[in-house]
Amino acid sequence: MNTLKNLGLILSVGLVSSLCVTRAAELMPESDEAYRQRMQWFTDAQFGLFIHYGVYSTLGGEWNGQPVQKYAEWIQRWGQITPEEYIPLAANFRPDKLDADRWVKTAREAGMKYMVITTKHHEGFCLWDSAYTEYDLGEATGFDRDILGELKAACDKYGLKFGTYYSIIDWHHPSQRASLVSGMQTPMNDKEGYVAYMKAQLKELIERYHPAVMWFDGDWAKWWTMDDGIDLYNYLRGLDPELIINNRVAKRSQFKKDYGTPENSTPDAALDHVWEACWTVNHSWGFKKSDTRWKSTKELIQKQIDINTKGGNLLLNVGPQADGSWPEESIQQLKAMGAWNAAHHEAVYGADVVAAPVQSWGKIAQAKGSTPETGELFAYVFDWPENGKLPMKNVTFGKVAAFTFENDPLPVSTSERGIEIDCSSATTDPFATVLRLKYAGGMTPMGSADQALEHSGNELILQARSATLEGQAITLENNSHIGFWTNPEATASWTLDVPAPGKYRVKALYSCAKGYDGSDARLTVAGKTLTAVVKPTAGWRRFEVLELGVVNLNEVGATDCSLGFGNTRGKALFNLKSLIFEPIEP
Ligand code: FHN
Repeated sequence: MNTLKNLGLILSVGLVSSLCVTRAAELMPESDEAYRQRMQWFTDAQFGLFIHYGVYSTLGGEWNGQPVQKYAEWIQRWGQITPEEYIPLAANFRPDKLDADRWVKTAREAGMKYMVITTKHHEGFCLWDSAYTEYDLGEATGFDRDILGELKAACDKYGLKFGTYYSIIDWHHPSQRASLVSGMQTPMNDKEGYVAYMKAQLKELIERYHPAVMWFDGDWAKWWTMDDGIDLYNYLRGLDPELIINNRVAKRSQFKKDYGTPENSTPDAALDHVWEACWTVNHSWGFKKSDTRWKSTKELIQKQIDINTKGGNLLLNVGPQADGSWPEESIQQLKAMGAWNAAHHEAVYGADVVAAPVQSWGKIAQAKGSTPETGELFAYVFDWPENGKLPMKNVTFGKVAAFTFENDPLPVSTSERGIEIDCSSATTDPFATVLRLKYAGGMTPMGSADQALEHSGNELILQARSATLEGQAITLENNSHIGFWTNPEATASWTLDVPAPGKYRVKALYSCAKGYDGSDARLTVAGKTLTAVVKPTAGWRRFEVLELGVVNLNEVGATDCSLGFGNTRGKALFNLKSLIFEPIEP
């Protein structure tokens, strides 16, 4: 594993240990080497399957015949469904068509190395016959198969690791049940009793199904603390020392062990700790009939490359229908990703992070076993240069031994701007083309302007290239930043997927040459407005951070976000690379 990942592991352990030194609950001791070995399969995995499956799947995002907004697994909230109406729906949950062998074989053929399934989401329904509740697959449905056991057996058969998702928030449990789910928080009238319930259920899951990963969620509950999370972490590691636990067992914005979990967002650069980004194949996590926002194969493959070349895993979500069948679109998406991953096996599973992975045309990574003196670089080309020449930025070489495409050499020219590869003879892959560069005599990656930003991994990043641009005189340049923003009516807008409620500090990664500055940048998000005066940076090519302010985002899921001119004083607004929403503790 490459030095950066090792450094990340050591830093994260050190960081977490220091975080916990001052706390009542002490994180159980573990050496860096023991942590590294325990995480090895995970950091090698690159790609996993996320499954959201529960009673909510029976509704498909609709209530009283009408589609309900936002995530389908949140339908109790957005459909304003009472417990009396919702709880009996469990009787309709019958995974008759759940073919565990087919689910896991599909995941393996996609190139996935592990899966995580929602064994209990916020609704509180348990996908196994638990001794501690009747709101489960055993009693509430009369369905008499052990689907978690079947999935675990299929994972063992096909060589995938089996993981279980468990929500800290539980709308059904008496300690938290309300007449209506009316927001992100739940009441808590018996914390001790509920923690004992959680520990008993988690012990059931570990003893029956031996999950390799325990994936927590709902850590934003105000009654749940870092100490509670560290205590639960220690308890679970005591039950299974090899178990990997995600950082939402405690408080995701403070805790980095065992790994960070950005959601529907990919950090701008590699992080100093192990991490996995979870994304959906469309928009809703749970099955939603009306959700046809299927991500293209190109978007999914490039997303996986973007995440992997920054040292993370992609956990890609499918929302099965109530009967256990998958939407055909999901099957086709995973099939296409599997074909690409299989055709580029070394570039996917044999690559390690380079400190400056982002290029204007795509990403770079280095082959495992490479050293700064000699090795091989993978170039993943997303945007093919018009002149067929690929500039390699933020990385210098002692001697470029050979740049090849499928073993055919490609001409390389070097100048003060770095090296440029003539790729005109290469055949482009419609999703991403992989070139290989053998080097000797040294390879030195350099940080880029974007890395001036501190990356915790919890930031929500809205990239320029994912914006919807409206109005004249505003363009996306080099697929990297919004520019020529001179029309005061022109706007850039996004859909922000909020993973957890709370306060967020909003920043813009921007540039603005002197003489063009002075206007207000105005951001509207979740119905609130932030403005900041644009100050000059060292030029259009020098990007810096503009603080826009702090905003409360109180609802999980899709939130509209729009950026444009406030008071117009300068000749332009600015060039924008990205908007960053950084969660801050209450
Ligand atoms: O509220 C959940 C949501 O339903 C979904 O499970 C995602 C997936 O990680 N997590 C929470 C929102 O951040």
